[in-house]
Amino acid sequence: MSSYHFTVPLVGALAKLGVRHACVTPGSRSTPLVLPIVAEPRITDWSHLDERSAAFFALGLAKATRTPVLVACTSGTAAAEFLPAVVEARHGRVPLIVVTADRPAALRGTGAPQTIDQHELYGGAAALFLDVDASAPGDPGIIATRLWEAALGPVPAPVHLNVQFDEPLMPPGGVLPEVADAAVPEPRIPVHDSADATRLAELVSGRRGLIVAGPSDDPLLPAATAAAAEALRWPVIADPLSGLRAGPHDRRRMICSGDLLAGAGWLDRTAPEFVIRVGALPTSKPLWSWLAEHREVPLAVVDPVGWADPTRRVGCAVRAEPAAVLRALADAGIEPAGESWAESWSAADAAVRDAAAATLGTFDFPTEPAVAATVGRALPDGATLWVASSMPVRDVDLTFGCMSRAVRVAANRGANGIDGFVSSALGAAASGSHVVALAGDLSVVHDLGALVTAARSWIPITIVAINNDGGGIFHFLPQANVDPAVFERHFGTPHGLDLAAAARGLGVPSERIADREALAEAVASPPDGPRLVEVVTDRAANVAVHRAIREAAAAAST
Ligand SMILES: Cc1ncc(C[n+]2csc(CCOP(=O)(O)OP(=O)(O)O)c2C)c(N)n1
Ligand SMILES: [Mg+2]
Repeated sequence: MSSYHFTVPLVGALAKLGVRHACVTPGSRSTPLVLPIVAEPRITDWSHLDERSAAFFALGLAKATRTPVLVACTSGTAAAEFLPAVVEARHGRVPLIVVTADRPAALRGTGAPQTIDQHELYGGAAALFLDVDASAPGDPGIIATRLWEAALGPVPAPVHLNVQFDEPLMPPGGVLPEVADAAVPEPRIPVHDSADATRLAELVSGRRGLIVAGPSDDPLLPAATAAAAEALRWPVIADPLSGLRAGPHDRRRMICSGDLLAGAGWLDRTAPEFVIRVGALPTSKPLWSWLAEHREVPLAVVDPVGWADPTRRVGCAVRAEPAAVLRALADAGIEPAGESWAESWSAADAAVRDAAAATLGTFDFPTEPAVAATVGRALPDGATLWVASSMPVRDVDLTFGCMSRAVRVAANRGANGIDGFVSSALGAAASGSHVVALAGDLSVVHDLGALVTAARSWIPITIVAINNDGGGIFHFLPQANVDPAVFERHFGTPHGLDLAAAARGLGVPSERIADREALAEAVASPPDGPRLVEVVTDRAANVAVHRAIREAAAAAST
């Protein structure tokens, strides 16, 4: 029996379960994985040069399609390159099936070439680890099903299959063996336990409360949250990554300026009597800091697993799917808050947003929030805005208002890294959707190699790179007060790169834009290939813009 008697049915079983994309990187040891992937008609094979980028690409594709994506590599440091994306996938709850080729276990620790200890290489970041000897592997259908199931839930996660391959690495006679399909069980039916909703309904009845919807990829959340908010007559602070700001659901009770309102002391003045939190921790630090500090306000966090409360002040942890719990709350016949409660929030939201927009309008284009605002406004129905950590996600929080167009906003915020950003956005674009990536310059520089893949595979994507020549966020942090030379060298980290020229050098058409209309036009429709649009801004000027917006918002909220 060759290794292919295991890998051919394994790949077939994964395809049968629903895997549609695989990211593949070059190497010799991984050949028994690659050839069956290439031969499997249900799976599209994406070729990458760099494993780190390949894994982030797979993550973006998995997040966009909400389906496990396969990523495979050869042995040694190649496997180690997957780690950052595996960590992000674990924290960001993205289903990834990572398959690493290995040498036979007997060679471990002997100094054999390209042989490292790949056993549990990703530690606790992988929700499941299986180590299989391809010459005596066990049932490929069961292995595929275990990987698929563990990648999907109870919450999505990365899983790791390590496969030891002995030589020969090519199939016997150069052709893949004809192998019977491996049996896989019927797809499972998700079960949502919403029994806890009854208890929660008692707690919130008659209270003037607030729903805080943090980052989430659950497509059922917007309508369920809207229904609960309507039944309770509660406002919903909608994180830009919650999916609640844009789409056809009822958006009447959505508050998009939670960050500015929290920063302006509005939460102190209105004093909510109960908070229900769903999704990950909100992007807005003023908002989650307020929640952390106000222990007198009862807080319920709804999450199926784990401990989704880094502030460690949750009063009630509801172990269930948020969408199911919110639906149950909507149907529980709860005594709602008085209508004036939600109305006061909507009025404050409108006032603060108007004041912020008016203030932003007094600055010459391009400022960083104005770039985010222009992109957000210009995106058509069905587009995805893939937004980078650091200031871009904060500027989207600040400027992305409620809209009926179904625009998905997504980010790698599980572990808040700036790495792998272009790769992930590219992976999302590989799913076929119109993706606009809003990036900081350092996140582009960190992942320049992804532009090689963009050009090689000619994936349509528009990358808007806000080039403030370094890490703009550090100007807002206490580190801004260190010695200016030390600040620039170790926090500001200017590089002086012309990103449009760099992109062109890597094969990606690009241009510099300094004009609002040209930027709007660049993101309004999908391009026919990859392109990078660079907008040059200034880090110090950006601080003044944000300060002016916050001051105007604070004045408008009183
Ligand atoms: C992998 C990784 N390295 C370092 C950091 C720390 N970090 C956070 S923001 C930031 C600067 C990002 O700069 P840029 O992408 O240009 O965005 P800007 O701050 O200018 O908006 C850095 C280095 C991180 N989050 N992730
Ligand atoms: Mg920057």
